[in-house]
Amino acid sequence: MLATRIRRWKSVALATAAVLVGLTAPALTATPAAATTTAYDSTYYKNAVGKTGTSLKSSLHTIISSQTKISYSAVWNALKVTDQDPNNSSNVILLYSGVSRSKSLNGGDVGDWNREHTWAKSHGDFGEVTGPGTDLHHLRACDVQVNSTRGNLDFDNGGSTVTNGGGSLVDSDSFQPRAADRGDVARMILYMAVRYEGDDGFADLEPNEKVGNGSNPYMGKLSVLKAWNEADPPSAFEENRNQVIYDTYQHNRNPFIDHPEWVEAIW
Ligand SMILES: [Ca+2]
Ligand SMILES: [Ca+2]
Repeated sequence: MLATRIRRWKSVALATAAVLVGLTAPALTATPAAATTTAYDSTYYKNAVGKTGTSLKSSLHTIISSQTKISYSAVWNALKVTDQDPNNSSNVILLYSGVSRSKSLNGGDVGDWNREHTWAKSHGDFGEVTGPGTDLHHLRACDVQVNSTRGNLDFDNGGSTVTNGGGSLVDSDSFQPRAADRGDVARMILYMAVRYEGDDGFADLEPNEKVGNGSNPYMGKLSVLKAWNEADPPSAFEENRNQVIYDTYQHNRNPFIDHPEWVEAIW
């Protein structure tokens, strides 16, 4: 069952209506994206709602750290469910390219899809042992060659066209997903930053303003990821994915899919 989520435009409309009937004064300065409400606010997120900054990040860390973990080998079959093409149950949708490909073509050869670590596993060197390296919230089905092109690059705007990349761009130090995947990538990266705080034997993952982070536990560029979160709000595919991970596999949620405005509230 999908979370009931009142989208941003509706919150804005309600706020505007309140202004029109004189209930609230119009804001005179720029404000972050209007708050969303979800079916989980009074339950799953009850200790986070209303907070901002480090207080919000800390509360969310506690909430989402309660999870079931799966092995790297189990990720294959999980992705066949989480990343299923809503229009063809035999296929998965591939990150970055948007291609729909047979679930049975998982593997390592040209034309196969494999397991992309959106937060590159070398950034913090967490590998494929059970933990951040197997966390479904940032693992996605991806074309083998496109995955290789992305490699461990940081995210930024610009570059030249990625072959069969759906409009994604790459240069020597960064990768830009196709437009429809930019917000997804931002929310996956920032989930990882909140989930992994260095208290469970793995590195404290954090976004920063750099590219070329190498094996440091950082991922850039934060300002670009924030812009992508705004430009590409959560889609039905992304919301369903979050729900399937919550219901079936890990029993934790990506807060930034439920509340994209929490990106600005923290960063
Ligand atoms: Ca999207
Ligand atoms: Ca962190």
